[in-house]
Amino acid sequence: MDPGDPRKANNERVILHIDLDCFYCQVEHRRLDIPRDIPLAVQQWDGLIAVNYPARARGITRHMRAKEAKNTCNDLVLVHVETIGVDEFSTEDGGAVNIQTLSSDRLSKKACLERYRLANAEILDVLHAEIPTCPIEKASIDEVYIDVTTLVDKELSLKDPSIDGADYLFGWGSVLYGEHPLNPSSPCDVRLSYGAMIASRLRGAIQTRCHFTSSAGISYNKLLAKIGSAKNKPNQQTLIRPGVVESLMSELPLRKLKNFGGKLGEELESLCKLYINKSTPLVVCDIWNIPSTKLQSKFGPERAAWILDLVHGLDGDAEVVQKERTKSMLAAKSFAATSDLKIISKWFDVLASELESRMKTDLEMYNRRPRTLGVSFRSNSSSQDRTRQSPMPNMPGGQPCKHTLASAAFEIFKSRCTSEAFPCVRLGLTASDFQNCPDKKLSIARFFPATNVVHGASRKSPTETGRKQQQEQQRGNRTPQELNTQTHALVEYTERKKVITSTPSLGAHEEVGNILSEVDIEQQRILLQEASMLHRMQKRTRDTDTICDSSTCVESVRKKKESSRKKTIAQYFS
Ligand code: TTP
Ligand code: CA
Ligand code: CA
Repeated sequence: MDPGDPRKANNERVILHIDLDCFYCQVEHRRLDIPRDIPLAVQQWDGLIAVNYPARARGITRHMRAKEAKNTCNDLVLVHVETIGVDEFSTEDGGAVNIQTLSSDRLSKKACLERYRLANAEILDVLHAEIPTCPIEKASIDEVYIDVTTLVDKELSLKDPSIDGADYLFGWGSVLYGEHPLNPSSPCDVRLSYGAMIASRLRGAIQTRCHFTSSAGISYNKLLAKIGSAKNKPNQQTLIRPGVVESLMSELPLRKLKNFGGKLGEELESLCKLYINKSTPLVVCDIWNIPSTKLQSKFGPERAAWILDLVHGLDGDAEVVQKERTKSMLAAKSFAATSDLKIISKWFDVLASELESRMKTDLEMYNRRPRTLGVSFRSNSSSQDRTRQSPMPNMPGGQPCKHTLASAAFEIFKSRCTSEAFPCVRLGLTASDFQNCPDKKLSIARFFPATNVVHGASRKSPTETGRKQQQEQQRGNRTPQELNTQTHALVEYTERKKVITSTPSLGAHEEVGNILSEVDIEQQRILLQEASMLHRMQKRTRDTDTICDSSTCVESVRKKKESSRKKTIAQYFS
């Protein structure tokens, strides 16, 4: 960086960026129990959208055609994303696929990414359970930013003063970007090294509890943390400290910097080429060769200053905004141009099936319902979707079913869209404007952290359990009656199923803890779902005092879970 440059970074924060490695592939490895060293790719129709690292080593890349990939690596396992058909909802379960059938499938089916969204929610659960006080921003289906500044401050304040500061630096499986070692007398370096410690703890928890590896970047702003997480993939983390930005930007391909992937990147590349002549691909710091007057005349003074900030590794200290619930849900499909209302109606059936399923999951996870239904369409003479909105049709006491959604959407389309939509090449259904439902009774599953949620994310995965449990514990809004009834339902249910033999010498509260720690994780998941269902149906009531003091009981379960979690994290580092 130009030494005279007045830009100064605020390096007092500690920001993490965690990105899952070959995310869709890992979800499929786990779901289908395929060993991780087998080359595997996930395809959508004929193209690959995710490639695992063993397959990358064999020359397979994203966007390769499936057939070409098979020719390149004949033992490659190809898994197709879940699809929803015209006539039925979601029966295609993935697995090795017959490539020949796919082009015709595309005409009658749409891809559905729900299983990856649910896996993402599991990861968020784990993170919230580990660091309940830190803001976590979901940045995409497989990445988050986390501001751990306050946690670092707290952990630093607990540091043993008799130990030399240098002992705290590193040793946490991180890669330090740049040539200079960390400096124990630099407060920023010390803070970042604590951030690295927290990052590896979180990655360890994700691996232990969800069986996914991830990579992380640790720095003092979001921009640099994101660059860091991509630096040493897979399954590593990279610390970016002040003073290395110039070298970082001189390696980073121009189009890889956040915001430079699209049209802006294209324009900057063209400008760069006017001022430098190089045979190697352009990198971010090549932008420094563009005179600032030229940048200003092209983009205006404000945008030019923003671009230069980014190039210098500054992002205006963009905040990590707690964000994970979508504001709207979209199910959409592109198809060959048509003006046939029968075909349009069929696609609304498919889109409504997907939207219904997602609305149900969202209701379970966040206890909220959308109030607006949107229909979007695109005609083949346009490059943009247009949208018409209407109040969400409501069924008494619940959400609209797929048939109601489909017919409401079709009515909107017929009455308000046809004049502009034909010939139509794309349709979408949107649910938005979410409103929280009145508090419902808590299900028993919500008393247990996200360790219960593993293997094969099901549509009804209780992904939000850990987080909600924590929030509710913090709010302290569970009544003793609720605790008793829920604990009771679980004890009774496990007894009835005889999943394990309980130890008579144990107190009832220990027994519950015992049940949960001894039953294998898949059984726990099924058990908790079923017990929760039982509880919801409220078919069983008994005098709860005969079982145990329920708050002691739940606390005991929580402590046992906590201690086993600590153990597994410790194993990860040993
Ligand atoms: P990425 O994080 O970009 O990639 P990745 O997780 O597969 O691999 P890496 O280890 O390099 O991070 O995307 C996350 C998921 O999003 C990816 O698994 C599949 C999906 N995806 C698409 O469907 N289409 C795309 O063009 C991209 C980039 C991703
Ligand atoms: Ca990723
Ligand atoms: Ca990503």
